[in-house]
Amino acid sequence: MTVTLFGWGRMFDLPSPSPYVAKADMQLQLLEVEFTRATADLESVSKHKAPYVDDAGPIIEDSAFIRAHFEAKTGRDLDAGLSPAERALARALTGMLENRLAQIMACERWLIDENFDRGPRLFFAAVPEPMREAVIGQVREDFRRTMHGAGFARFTRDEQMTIAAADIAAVADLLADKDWLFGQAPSAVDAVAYGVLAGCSTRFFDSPLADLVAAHANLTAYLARIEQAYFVPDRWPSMG
Ligand SMILES: N[C@@H](CCC(=O)N[C@@H](CS)C(=O)NCC(=O)O)C(=O)O
Repeated sequence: MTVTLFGWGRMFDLPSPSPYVAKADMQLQLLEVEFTRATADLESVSKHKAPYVDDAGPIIEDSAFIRAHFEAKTGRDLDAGLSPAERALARALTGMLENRLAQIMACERWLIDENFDRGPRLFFAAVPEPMREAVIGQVREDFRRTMHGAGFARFTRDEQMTIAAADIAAVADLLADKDWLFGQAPSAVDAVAYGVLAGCSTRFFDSPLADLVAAHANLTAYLARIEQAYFVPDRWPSMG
């Protein structure tokens, strides 16, 4: 029975525009789950977010629950090689990357006009022309309010970049000269780090985030290695 991962494929010079879709894709590969990839239909699922998986019946939403579902199903543990302290560190790192750095990255894409026009605006191509600008305006305003409520949009861009620089440097320091964040083999957090840091590193957008990643040669090499191993060739349906 086929497992299908729903998300989005190559956009913004990245395997996926979404760090969470890239993460789920890589983690399913690490778990050696056979799966196909299809473009998400956010209206069809309860959380209205991607990634989600159709496991030949049950729909699993959210990348963390996708991981848990397939670890249980395959009897494998993506963090099998980690000590309890390393597991704790991996969890903290996941929170830092997804709940802070990825939010700053989203502000760069959605709140900086020229980046929005180059990138996220494309998501609205299917909205009928007469109402498109109004829909875009509303969605961007909702996003701005959410980010203001969460606190991120209250920082100046310089303040956001100060936080991002420290988060990125923390990952670079932990990686040091190793192949993977926790040594000889990939673990779950490598997929998290790939999704968020690749998203920061793209030159598709005009963002200081790309230079912050490029300042760490070990991170650049790590991201290139992961892209080559898990995202070439591209197996997502074309994003047109
Ligand atoms: N916690 C979720 C986050 C997923 C998420 O935020 N996905 C974004 C794309 S990066 C999304 O679907 N956004 C659509 C929307 O908010 O309308 C996960 O880990 O899967």
